[in-house]
Amino acid sequence: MKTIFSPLHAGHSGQMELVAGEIVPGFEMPSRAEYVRARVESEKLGPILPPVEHDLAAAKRVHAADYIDFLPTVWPEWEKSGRGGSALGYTWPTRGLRADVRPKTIDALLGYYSFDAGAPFVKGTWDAIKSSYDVALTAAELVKGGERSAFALCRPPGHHAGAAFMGGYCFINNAAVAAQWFRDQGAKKVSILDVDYHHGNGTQEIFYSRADVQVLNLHGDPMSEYPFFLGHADERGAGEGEGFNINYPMPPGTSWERWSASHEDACAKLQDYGPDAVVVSLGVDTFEKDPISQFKLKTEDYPKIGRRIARLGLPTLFVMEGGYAVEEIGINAVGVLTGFEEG
Ligand code: OKP
Ligand code: ZN
Repeated sequence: MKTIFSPLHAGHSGQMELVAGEIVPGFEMPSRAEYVRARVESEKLGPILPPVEHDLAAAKRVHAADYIDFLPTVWPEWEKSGRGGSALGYTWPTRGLRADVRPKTIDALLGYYSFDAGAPFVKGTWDAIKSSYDVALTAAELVKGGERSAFALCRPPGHHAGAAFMGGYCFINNAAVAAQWFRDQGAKKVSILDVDYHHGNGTQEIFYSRADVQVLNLHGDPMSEYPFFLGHADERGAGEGEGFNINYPMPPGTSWERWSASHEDACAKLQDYGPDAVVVSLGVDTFEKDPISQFKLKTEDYPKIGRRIARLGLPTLFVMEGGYAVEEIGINAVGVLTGFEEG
């Protein structure tokens, strides 16, 4: 399997985040992608290739154009206003406030285009976002070109980013962009299988009213887990999309036995749906030693995930999402991929 990777991710570094009332160094750090890249090499998964640059048209197929146009302006505007640190909003248009009027200043716009304070910008952030997007599209092109699978080693991740908002370390929804791109290239139906520990609220929002992209999500129950406000089992899609969004919230402490039963059910529903391509939102923060998550998957479980996905027998694009136990992130992510190749 070929991997697409860009070193430009590394400019998105030194972010801080708000956890339990304290500002701490961000968990979403550059070494994550470097550990995965190193493991791809040491396991000889296949060649590692740079992305091809794309314009932003494919991003605007799933995101609002004004949101995408805003992203490259954030850091220049932040600097112009004389700030250092990370560019971050602090006021959000929640219930009772107006989201229909676009404000003007950078502080206001950062809040307007986000749902939490989890997506900070530093100087190299836009170039990293753009490279992550290019990585996803370049890997999608390999699959469209006939490869059985490809690995988009994206950083920053994407599945919390919605049509017009960032949050949860995510800016452009790389998996959603790739799924829409497959549709625009002639795929009649596409499935997105999100195995990251956190609910992919952005992906769900983007495709919620659509029957042509099935979204299956396995994650920590939002009653007690981030992103808290989406991801319940009764969210099944709306209108034409009814029945094409399927959530599997699971409790803290979930281990392989329960997780794999949900995964089995998701794979059966995916197979019934009969897509032309599968996009896997590959997070490995389900790992027992993940510092911000509550599931109990073990290193030996990840190849089993890949083998099950392989049994679907469908063209498959793996898109990197979360995983914060940096020492093991490469072992576990590449474990899924080598499991897929054996399967
Ligand atoms: C992104 B992805 C830690 C705060 C949680 C947000 C987590 C975003 C996860 N207690 N911050 O889904 O891996
Ligand atoms: Zn996650």
